Amino acid sequence: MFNLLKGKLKSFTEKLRGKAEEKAVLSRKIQVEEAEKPAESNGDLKEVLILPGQQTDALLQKKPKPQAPEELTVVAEKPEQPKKAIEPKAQQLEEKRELVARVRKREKFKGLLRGFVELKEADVLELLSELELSLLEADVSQKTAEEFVQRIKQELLSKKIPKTVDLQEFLRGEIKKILFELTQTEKIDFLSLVKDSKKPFKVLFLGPNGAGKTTTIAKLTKLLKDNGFSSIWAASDTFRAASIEQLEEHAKRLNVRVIKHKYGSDPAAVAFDAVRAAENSNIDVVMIDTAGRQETNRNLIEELKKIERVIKPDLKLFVGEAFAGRNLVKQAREFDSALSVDAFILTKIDTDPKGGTTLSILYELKKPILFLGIGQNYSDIVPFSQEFIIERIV
Ligand SMILES: Nc1nc2c(ncn2[C@@H]2O[C@H](COP(=O)(O)OP(=O)(O)OP(=O)(O)O)[C@@H](O)[C@H]2O)c(=O)[nH]1
Ligand SMILES: [Mg+2]
Repeated sequence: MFNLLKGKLKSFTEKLRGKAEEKAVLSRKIQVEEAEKPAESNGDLKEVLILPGQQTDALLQKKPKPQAPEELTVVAEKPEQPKKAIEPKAQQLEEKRELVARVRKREKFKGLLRGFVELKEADVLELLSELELSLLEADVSQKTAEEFVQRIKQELLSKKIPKTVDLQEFLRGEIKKILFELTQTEKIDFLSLVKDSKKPFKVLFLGPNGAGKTTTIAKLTKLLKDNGFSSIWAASDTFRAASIEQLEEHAKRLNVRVIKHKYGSDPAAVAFDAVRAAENSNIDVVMIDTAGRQETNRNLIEELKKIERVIKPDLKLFVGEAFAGRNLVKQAREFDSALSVDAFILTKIDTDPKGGTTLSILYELKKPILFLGIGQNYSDIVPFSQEFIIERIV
């Protein structure tokens, strides 16, 4: 009997050691991936002529685009309706890790008598370890993943679980509920905000280079147009070569007016003129396109601050790549501390298997994510849903 118990204990300990090794390998892999990333540009993209539809894998930096059937150069002529949601792929759901609690026989027996089961730390060790791996694999930052797991552990150990429920189902549901609560932020309904605000509604787009700011402006303009709101654009990226032409190309397709000055001119002056033009023409929304900024580039950050002082935007949106992982959280934090971001839009979620970075952003920055960019068409933008991301991971 004693030998049997000893054997069981040994195999359980070995299993846990295996998980710890798996986690260490995963952490090392994340670190290696971060280290292998090309050095961040200083924002000087003078040699890079990005016109809509051009391949920009160099800018995407990490994963290649999986598909580009209808890039923004070949936008469908027929009016497209904004997509309502994206469905998790069946394959992604199947790939979820098993989250199982190992309740001891004695506790099960006690549970029968008392009508509920109380979990002890040993019962959930394996489950928590699997959960942490799921979070890390989904690109949730290590710090956030560890804090989530700690909170979930506290909550699970304090629960009296009715003996009538399916334990594993119950635990999965509880974990989802806790993750949902931990990532709650203020909610912003973009269209209602525009509708209820004084005209013109001024939106300033911020973010690192190549993140998708200009494309997102085009997507949101289409969304606004479909909902009866007019827009005007400020070509305040006077820094990157071909940025104004890129904006004008989108503007032509969407029939939007662009206010522009020469390359090298003051971005704040362009934004100011765009606001004036909107006031004179009774336009609902001013979208201010800015150059890709690396947070370390103080001059450029100062330029953005000047735009902010001059036009006092109603909404400051940080646009970042969903797959940028830990880097994204760092960039977002730095932009936020310099410019106090109101909300986020994360792009290229179509190139990311799970989108866990969104949870790190919500938890660490405590500000809402308004939309997700899910591709290269104008209608490839969907309202953000916490449930959708959590459902993909747990
Ligand atoms: N797959 C995918 N590609 C996207 C998405 N959003 C933008 N892109 C692509 O990303 C590339 C860069 O987008 P831009 O809009 O030019 O990025 P930006 O932030 O304005 O870049 P800079 O002006 O250089 O700072 C383009 O090829 C876009 O088509 C998305 O949601 N999914
Ligand atoms: Mg741009």
